[in-house]
Amino acid sequence: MAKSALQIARAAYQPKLPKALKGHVKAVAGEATQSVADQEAIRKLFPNTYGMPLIKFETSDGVASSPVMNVGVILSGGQAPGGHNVISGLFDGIKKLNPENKLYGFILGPGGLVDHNYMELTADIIDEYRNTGGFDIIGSGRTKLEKEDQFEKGYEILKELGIKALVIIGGDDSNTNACVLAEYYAAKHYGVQVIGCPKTIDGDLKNDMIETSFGFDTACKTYSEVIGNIQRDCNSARKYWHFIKLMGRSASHIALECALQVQPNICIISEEVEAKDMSLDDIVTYIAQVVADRAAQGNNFGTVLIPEGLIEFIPAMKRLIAELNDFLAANAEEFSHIQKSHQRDYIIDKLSPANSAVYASLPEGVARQLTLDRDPHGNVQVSLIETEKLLSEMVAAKLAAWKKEGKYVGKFAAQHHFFGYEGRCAAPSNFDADYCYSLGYTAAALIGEGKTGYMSSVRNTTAPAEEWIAGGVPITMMMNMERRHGEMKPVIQKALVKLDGAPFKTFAAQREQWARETAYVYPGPIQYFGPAEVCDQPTKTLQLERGK
Ligand code: FBP
Repeated sequence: MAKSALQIARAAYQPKLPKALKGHVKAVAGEATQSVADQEAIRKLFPNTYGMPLIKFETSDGVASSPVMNVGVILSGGQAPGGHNVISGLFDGIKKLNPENKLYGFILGPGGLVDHNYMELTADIIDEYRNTGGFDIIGSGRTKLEKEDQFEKGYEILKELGIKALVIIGGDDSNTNACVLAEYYAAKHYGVQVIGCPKTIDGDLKNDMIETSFGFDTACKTYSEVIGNIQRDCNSARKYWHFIKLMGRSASHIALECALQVQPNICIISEEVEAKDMSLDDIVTYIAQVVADRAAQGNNFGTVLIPEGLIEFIPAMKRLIAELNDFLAANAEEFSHIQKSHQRDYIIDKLSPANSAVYASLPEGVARQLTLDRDPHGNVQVSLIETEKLLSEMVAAKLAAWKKEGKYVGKFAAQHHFFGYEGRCAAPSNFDADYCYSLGYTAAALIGEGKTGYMSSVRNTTAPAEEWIAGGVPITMMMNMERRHGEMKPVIQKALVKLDGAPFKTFAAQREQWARETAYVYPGPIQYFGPAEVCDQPTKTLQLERGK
């Protein structure tokens, strides 16, 4: 396989590990834990894995011998930079436990476990993928592991391969499923441990014990590099407004982090839109006003960052989507027979009056996108909705009206961008390379200690890697009950942007200035070699959250 010079140099990079993981480790158990809410309901659903203590690893003098055991690994959901390092850390960790241990990868996500599609990950294969981006070593998928027959099918192959522990690398939904699987195998006394690892570029799988999900760092730095480049172009030509949509299904962490890195003229934060009960028109008016104010100073250019999930946070749109979800689920067959050209009128006719009016007010393309297929978890595929175009079209219309009223003098020309896939498989930054390797290594240590239903946790991540704290957090600790598909289910609580948190407050304190002035910052590309202040900085979000 041909390789770039950077790939070759990067292959030799040795990820940094927390001091405690370097030699022999011992697990120190902390206090018993509780779920974040709905304690009684969660305890009942997870009698074998509820209330377990937090685990912290410390160095130990003793050399514990560990019996031979095979381990399985699954990559679940959207790609995130660093997944290969979780696997290489896990590989090195289980080989340290016992060199005879073998690692098996299930192909294309959780479906590989159910369909018995797997491969052994040997040292040669692992070495090819160290410090690389992507999930291509075994592929990923979005099959939901939730039914008993899937667990049983999975157990068949685990038993056949002598796999005593399974590591599921995924987001909140996949780790919820990991916990359900851990509980099921524990209840059945199958002797299979299940460990989760926190992955998602979206950054919404985090809490007191999980400081960040992996991939967020690299993805945000990649997007910020390109947004910075656009801002320099924008500031050079001075003729375009750039509407930039950023991935992140629900939470606006990515948009907020990029805003903190590049200082755009405008960044919309979905959580604020919801909290202030803003309508689509409120958002459009806000953007148009900034455009008009800048135009009054002769600046007919600027940048607008838009989080991918915005549409679902506008209360009126949220109500519309909720009714559409139920309606389309109940009438899928009938809807599929309606001619494309009649679908819009059909929906307008079927919805309740308020939602019908909102739907009818949407541009044709957006209305169509809202009726497209849902993902396997029942989510609207927000990445397919062109919010950046929707907003710029509506801003253009508002400015045209203001021009007639004499409230706006200027030129408005828009460019549109969507950044998502550009960052999900980027070569992991040093932070993600180190963090992921440590997460994988920690997962191996949890396996060595016989733990199940834990998520691998590496904390104190704004300090140098040497001082990071490795351990495990019971997944049940992160759970609450939420309504999913009309039923109350135990799920890991999603972390949205906190409006009273330091990252948002820092942004909010400066955004008026950024709107008026051209205060762009150009972060440049991720650096892998060089001084630590250039190469090893964590995200601004993490630093602000940790009080740095
Ligand atoms: P995960 O939650 O599985 O990590 O996926 C994150 C994500 O990148 C979202 O930001 C985005 O909305 C979604 O995946 C897109 O997924 P797909 O490429 O499968 O349509």
